[in-house]
Amino acid sequence: MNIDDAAAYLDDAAREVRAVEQMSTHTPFTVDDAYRIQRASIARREKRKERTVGVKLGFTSRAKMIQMGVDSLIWGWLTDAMLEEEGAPLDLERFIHPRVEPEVCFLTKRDIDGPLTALEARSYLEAVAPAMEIIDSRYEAFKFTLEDVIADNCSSAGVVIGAWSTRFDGLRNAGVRMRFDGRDVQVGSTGAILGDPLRSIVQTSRVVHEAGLVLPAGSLVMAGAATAAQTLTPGLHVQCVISGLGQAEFTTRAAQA
Ligand code: OOG
Ligand code: MG
Repeated sequence: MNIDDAAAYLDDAAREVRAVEQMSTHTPFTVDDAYRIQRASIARREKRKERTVGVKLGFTSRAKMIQMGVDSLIWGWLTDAMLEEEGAPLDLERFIHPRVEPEVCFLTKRDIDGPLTALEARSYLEAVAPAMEIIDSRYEAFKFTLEDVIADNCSSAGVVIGAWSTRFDGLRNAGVRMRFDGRDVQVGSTGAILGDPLRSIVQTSRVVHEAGLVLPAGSLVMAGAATAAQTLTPGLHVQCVISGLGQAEFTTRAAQA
């Protein structure tokens, strides 16, 4: 597996909004290689002046593991180009086969430069917000192995973040509803995310440390979806409501006539 070729394969697919064959079908590769490919694909984005703004975790809930058939925690990078304006219309033509999932997003206030305990995690945080992630696997039919999805930066494509709050207390088991045009399409609890979404900070501190990196203060951390993801279609009003925390919303642009 040539790391740079693999990174170019996935980066080109994303830029050209084109689904590609799973890489592992032809060339098996390791999880370590997958993270090298991910890092190289982010380096390509950085060359185009995109900036990393934080990290995302994946498969932190059973609902997601079951939906995608992958059962290990994964992580990837968020860049400024993935930040969607909350409440604004989203143009689906930028994506291959986008899905949306309800999440919790944290904003850090101190550098995370080593593994943290659950007790320590809270003091590294500035704020928390209801959020949604738009995922858009670059692989055909949204099908992948663990290694494939890691290499593809964990399907990252967009992030919509609601109003920031400092209410961390009720987070452990807050109701989560994702609504399309006012109708519930996914219902769950923040407790589905690692038992407590704050644990995503513990996990983030570990994986970033293992990668030999420091996550700078002011970074975003997407904790992972609380429920399965839902396919986006044109002309929708999409809303994520988290009890006691607030909501995030956006619309998808209507199909061209
Ligand atoms: C991989 C990304 C998983 C999450 O929140 O669990 C993820 C995928 O499902 O395509 O973002
Ligand atoms: Mg996600």
